[in-house]
Amino acid sequence: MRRLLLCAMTFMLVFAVGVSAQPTGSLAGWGYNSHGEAEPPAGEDYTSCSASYTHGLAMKADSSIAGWGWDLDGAATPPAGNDFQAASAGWYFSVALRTDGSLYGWGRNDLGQTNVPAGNDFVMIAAGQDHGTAITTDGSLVGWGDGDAANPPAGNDYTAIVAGCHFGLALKEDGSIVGWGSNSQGQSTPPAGNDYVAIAAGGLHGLAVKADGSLAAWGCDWFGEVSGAPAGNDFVAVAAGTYHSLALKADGSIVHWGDDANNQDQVPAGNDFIAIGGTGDTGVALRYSDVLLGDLDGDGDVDLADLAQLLSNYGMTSGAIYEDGDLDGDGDVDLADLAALLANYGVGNP
Ligand SMILES: [Ca+2]
Ligand SMILES: [Ca+2]
Ligand SMILES: [Ca+2]
Ligand SMILES: [Ca+2]
Repeated sequence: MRRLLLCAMTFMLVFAVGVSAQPTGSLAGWGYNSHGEAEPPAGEDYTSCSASYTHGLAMKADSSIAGWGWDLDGAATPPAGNDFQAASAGWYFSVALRTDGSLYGWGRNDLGQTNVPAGNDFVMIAAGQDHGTAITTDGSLVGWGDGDAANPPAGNDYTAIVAGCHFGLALKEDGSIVGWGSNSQGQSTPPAGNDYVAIAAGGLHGLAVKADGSLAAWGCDWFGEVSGAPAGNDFVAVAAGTYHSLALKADGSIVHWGDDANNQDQVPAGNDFIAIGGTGDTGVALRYSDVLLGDLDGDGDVDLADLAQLLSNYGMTSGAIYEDGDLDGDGDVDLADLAALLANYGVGNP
């Protein structure tokens, strides 16, 4: 019994540390915005972001998923629960990775987009236009959905995947990139080399960051989404839209090139971004928050005073602000906010 209790306490401690160790931040959206695609929810507790042509998804610090944008077929309404570690927005459908390593798909399923494989040995996911791909614990790829994009190559040395419109790209352990699926514009024929560290797949083009911080681009160039790639050695991440491209610089700023017909070039200003996404005409970015999640009184720690402040407003159903304890910014103070505070409890050496 005592051992069991110890195990449980250790698990809770590891869980709490794991949660609070992840940098959190707020979401910024821009570009195509017919159904709120460019209007992600408020809050300071997001840990990752993903956006497609139709909608966006973001992971929260409490391991739940937030969705926004065009909710056709329910794609922008994620399942409830606090047992998710990743979420990826496809076109009209979505895929999530649970903390137990299993997959969950929702939204449109006319082409098998949400027919995710069974099992609980998955570590990474990517949702494209009509297909999805996952990496398993042994480093192999599994695909589902429509067309050749649903049939990734064999091998067990993959470390990252991305999904575009009818094609996919994967990064291998040796730093090389492989592509599969539609190749009408050379989008699934990435350049040779063993020095790539990050990849992105868009409409008909691909992007990569090299180990030296420079960019590589290939495929369709109708709007300069390939040839317009900026020079320099200070890039850390890329996102490929339908006909435009985005890159995150080491200084935390975002740059755009290619198509701007839907305000894709209206990237948010600032140099505090830690992640970018967007495979359609809408962009999303995660802005690092220096707000210590749960520090309601702003004195640099999360302690009993903050907890008391939240509990005094617990159950507030509308109009709550951060100082009231609304950590996820949805206007109320409930269990989700309490969990977020408790995950950081003790941070800042009270
Ligand atoms: Ca405090
Ligand atoms: Ca204090
Ligand atoms: Ca709330
Ligand atoms: Ca709530």
